[in-house]
Amino acid sequence: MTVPLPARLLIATTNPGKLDEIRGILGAVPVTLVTLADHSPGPEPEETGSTFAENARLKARYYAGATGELTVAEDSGLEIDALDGEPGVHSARFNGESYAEKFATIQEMLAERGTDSSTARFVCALTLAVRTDGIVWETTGIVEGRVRLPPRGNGGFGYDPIFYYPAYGRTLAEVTAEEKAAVSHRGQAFRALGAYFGKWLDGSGPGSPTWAL
Ligand code: ITT
Repeated sequence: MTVPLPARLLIATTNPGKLDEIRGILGAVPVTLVTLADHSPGPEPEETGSTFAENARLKARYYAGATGELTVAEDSGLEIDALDGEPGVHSARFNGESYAEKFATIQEMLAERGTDSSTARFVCALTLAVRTDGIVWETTGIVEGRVRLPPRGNGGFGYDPIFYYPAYGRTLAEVTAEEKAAVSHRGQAFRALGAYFGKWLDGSGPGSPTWAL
């Protein structure tokens, strides 16, 4: 049995950079987007997972349980090949508060390995959940590029100024929000969510959920 698409979707993130991007990408989806500002879910859950997918599940389940909303959460980060995949799931907390400090650390770590650049990727694991036990759907988006120092550009957020996207010949902080969303890990994952909602609405599956709300 297919259940109707709920009228509201909670975007469960505390990161304003992510929220702006997700709102832009999900603009055409026929649900009312609500945020954590519309709720008081309590303290943020600790991100104890060792993979992006584990952390996305943990956040989606926590906020779905705390709010009763159909909830989407994502966990994302930057994997630098020359640094064995670091900062990875530690991207938000990696060495210090400011991105200037994080970039300086990455530059030092690359220099220790005799280089100033490396292949790298942004990864976004997305989980859609209802209640703490009800994972509805999951996907992952990945964008491949290079980490290059020094940082360039003022757009985007986080590690965008050091993430060079070869097809654009610029970093993701030097392109428009639309250009970033067209290729980004988050753009891919949330467009897939929009397509999933489309199938849910017209009942064409195969992703039509069978759980009861
Ligand atoms: P929530 O858990 O509340 O969503 P957060 O910022 O803590 O917010 P994550 O644990 O998923 O989220 O950490 C993601 C970090 O990865 C983010 O803070 C950035 O440092 C980095 N990151 C992810 N996507 C990025 C992007 O599109 N551009 C630049 N940096 C990005």
